[in-house]
Amino acid sequence: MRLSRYFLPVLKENPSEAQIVSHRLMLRAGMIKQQSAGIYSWLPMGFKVLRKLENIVHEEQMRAGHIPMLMPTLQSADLWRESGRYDDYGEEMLRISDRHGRDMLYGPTNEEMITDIFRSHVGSYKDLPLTLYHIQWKFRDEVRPRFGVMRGREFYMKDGYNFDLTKEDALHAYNRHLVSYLRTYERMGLQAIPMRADSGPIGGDDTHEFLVLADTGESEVFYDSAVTDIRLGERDINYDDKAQCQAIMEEFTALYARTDETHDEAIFNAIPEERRRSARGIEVGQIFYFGTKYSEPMGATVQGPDGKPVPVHMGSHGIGVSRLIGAIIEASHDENGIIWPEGVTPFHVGIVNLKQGDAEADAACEALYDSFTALGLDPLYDDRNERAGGKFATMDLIGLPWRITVGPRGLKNGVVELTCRRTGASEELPPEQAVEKIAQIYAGHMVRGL
Ligand code: 5CA
Repeated sequence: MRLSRYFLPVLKENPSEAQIVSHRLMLRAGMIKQQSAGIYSWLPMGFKVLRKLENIVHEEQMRAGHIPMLMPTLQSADLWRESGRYDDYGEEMLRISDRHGRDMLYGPTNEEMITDIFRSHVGSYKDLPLTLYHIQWKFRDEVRPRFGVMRGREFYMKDGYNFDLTKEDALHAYNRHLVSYLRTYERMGLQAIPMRADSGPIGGDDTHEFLVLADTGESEVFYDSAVTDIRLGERDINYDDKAQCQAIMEEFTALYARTDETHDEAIFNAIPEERRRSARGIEVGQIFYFGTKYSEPMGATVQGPDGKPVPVHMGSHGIGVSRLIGAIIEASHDENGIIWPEGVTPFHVGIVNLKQGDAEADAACEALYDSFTALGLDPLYDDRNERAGGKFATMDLIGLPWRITVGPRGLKNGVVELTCRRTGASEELPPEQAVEKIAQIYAGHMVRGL
């Protein structure tokens, strides 16, 4: 993309409505525009990052054997009357009536709808196990929408639902989700710690929230600092291997890590004092096992091996896709702007032309642009007629991990400058070597973008 042809409405001033750094930087970098409280338009660069996160989530869910689909945002109230949640959900649910006076709602989650789909089409235990998921907009009429996309009213969520014959199988689905989530967050450059939590309106006893530690997080958390040393890394995972998924779940949840709702002072105080931490965190996902809470009242049964109908064991599993963008920026920025992890960056590399209009500099930039594009990489070329200082400030603000600076002086010596956004370190090297280096860096981080 050439910046002169793109739509990147960056703001010079700090927007006064933004209280936290991620919200401020998303507005300043021209990623989002608020349309009403907690409801945002995703401008091109914000949309690009959102799609990347979405694609990572799809890749990791499909790797775990989960099946993508799409359900509508608007739901019939009747389904929710069957589960008993139409009245329970309270004012967070946006209720709408259509021209025939039928009660509808903008879905805050989809347990009822997926259970309805399941009961309409699945009849035998032989069709299990089954895990279906979608990534769709949700609406929750939050009392206090704030912090930009972090606590929106309309937000983008991956929600997945498992259907199993037995509790044991459903707990395997729970573990599978836990492992796939760890992998998803690590690919996004994040550490998200599974913590014991409260199930709230979704229900059930077994639930973990995934928290990214950040001072601006809305959740209060308590944990053993040793938990932050564990990484999934590049392990070979067989998602059908119950013992392996169980072992990873235990490894990541054995140490004390809880949100304030389930915090237990006595157990916490038994941790060696130097490892006791209380901090704040951003909840970027949650997994639940709730057994037959929905399948029983809604009649989602299968014929068991003995021919008798049994209600299926279920769980639901969510990732806050739009919130994750805020979480990533909270975890990765400096005073000049965002610092995107390579796995999610909207463009792989920025090209800054120090002397637009200089025939040699222009040609060198075009050649770099073509080389990156031919390699399947996505460069952003700042080809505007602007001062170098302004171009650098924009690149720093929008946070591309790598920048190549091209100017007549360097070109005389056959070199361009390659700068790392995170460390600020620069090196001079011939253009072909810069391309090679960038290609190597991204070899393990290719995610389809827009
Ligand atoms: N049905 C279950 C699992 S699919 C569910 O709805 N879980 S949830 O309530 O925990 O939501 C899943 C994730 O969505 C949360 O972990 C959080 O990351 C994100 N989320 C929830 N509310 C909001 C909100 N108001 N704004 C942005 N993201 C949100």
